[in-house]
Amino acid sequence: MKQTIDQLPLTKTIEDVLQQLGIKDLNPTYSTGLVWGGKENRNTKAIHSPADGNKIASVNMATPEDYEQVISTAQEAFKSWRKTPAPKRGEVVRQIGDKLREYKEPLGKLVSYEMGKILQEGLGEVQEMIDICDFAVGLSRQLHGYTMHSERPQHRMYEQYHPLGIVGVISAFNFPVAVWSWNTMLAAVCGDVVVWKPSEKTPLTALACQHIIREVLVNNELPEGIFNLIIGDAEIGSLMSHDGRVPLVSATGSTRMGKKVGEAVGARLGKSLLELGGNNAIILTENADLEMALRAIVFGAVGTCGQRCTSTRRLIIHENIYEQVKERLLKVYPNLPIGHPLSSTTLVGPLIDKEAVKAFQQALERVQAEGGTLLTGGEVLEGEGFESGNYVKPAIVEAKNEYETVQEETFAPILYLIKYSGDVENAIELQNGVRQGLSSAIFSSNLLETEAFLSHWGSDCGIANVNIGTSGAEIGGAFGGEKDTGGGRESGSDAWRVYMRRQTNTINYSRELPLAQGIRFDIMD
Ligand code: UN1
Repeated sequence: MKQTIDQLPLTKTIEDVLQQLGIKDLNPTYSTGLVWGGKENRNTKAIHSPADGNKIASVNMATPEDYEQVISTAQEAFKSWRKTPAPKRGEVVRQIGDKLREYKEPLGKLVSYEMGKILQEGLGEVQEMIDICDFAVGLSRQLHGYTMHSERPQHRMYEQYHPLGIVGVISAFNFPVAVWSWNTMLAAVCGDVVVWKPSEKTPLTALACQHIIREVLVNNELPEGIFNLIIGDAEIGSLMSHDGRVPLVSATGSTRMGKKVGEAVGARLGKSLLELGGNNAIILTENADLEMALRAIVFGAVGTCGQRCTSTRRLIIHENIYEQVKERLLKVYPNLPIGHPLSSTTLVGPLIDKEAVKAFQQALERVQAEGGTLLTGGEVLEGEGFESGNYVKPAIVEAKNEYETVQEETFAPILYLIKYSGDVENAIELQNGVRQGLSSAIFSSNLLETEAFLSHWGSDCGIANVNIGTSGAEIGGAFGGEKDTGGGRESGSDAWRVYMRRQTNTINYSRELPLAQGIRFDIMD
């Protein structure tokens, strides 16, 4: 299916979109507190759109010296930002939310064009940023700790939360801006300053956000070093992970990358917040509403071209409905509209790059060698509209849970069909039988099954949904997972606590000095 740019819902060309976002100079030079990638003509990286392969820009990669400068700028900004009352910090975040509303369309388009997700999802990503801003504004008046009763007379105890300092944010290409905003907006109301290292694959959306935020800082006469951006390679991420001046590093990406970050941060006893790989399953019991389930499965498996941490990778189906589900899926898959992500009719955009295409093909080869059966898809699309070489046909494979390929997270649209028999506990065992523990779901209208899935012997994931797919979480809940997913929690609920340091205070308002635990310690004088 060919779609030309004329058919696209673009009111402006991508150049105009960049202009609208304030990105006029694509090779910007160093600017304090707003490092876009170092000085000119140094280690330049070209950025190509996965949609059409066109070069969008080239960006200068930062050096270790740039990193040093960003850190000292951030340290300086922290001194005043931490003294700004939290609700005032919330007011700044409120203004950022307003700006994001203003720029939702061009930013959503840029996300879509630079990363390859369809426009609906690009706009959804910006909406997720707006939502977290709103959440953080409310939170700025609720950063509260507990008070407790002291065992000693006329003593008072309570806990308070203080800003941490510099929060390092390492984000992934697949949610180039939303995951950064989850971290940054919470960190900002908590009184922290942020140094952001975006994915090397999506620096332009990061630049756009930095422009948007900068406007707010300038309007409020605040130091630009509150929000910092550094575009660089893995070396910059490594510097950050080893840097004792960065008390918290929040990293999103593969388990392999997260282990490196976790080890480096752990070795210096810093805090890390890791949101790593998932291998998410949907369980379909005999009591599933298949109409509902089908939509959730397809969105979960092929949405974002299978490149969400929460993408549905495994479908665990009761044997009595297995053939029916397979048949229904095989009707839908061959007709999925694959094409330019900015076209309103497209549901499946491209993979991020050639390496991702290769990983997709290799996983399909390996799983077949292990005994899996490829039922549909797997081709790399060629011809008009597909010149970038990043478009693939989403695949469905009949497989067994224990296959090594099924145990791994392949960041591509491959859905493994796995059969189970007997009761729901067998399905839960399969669902839990992988190294990762991010998201999980069950489709059933039987209370005994759904409650078993949610019980403490049920799903072992950070996210467990009933009659909803694995992807597309709201920002209000804590987001993250167990096991190889890294254990971190971002976004809603009380995830803010990790961005602050906790202090217990005991105050004596008597004229005695009783010791806790009734200890007597009388000194002679
Ligand atoms: C990710 O893939 O890293 O729940 C984040 C979801 C989105 C966030 C995904 N709200 O699918």
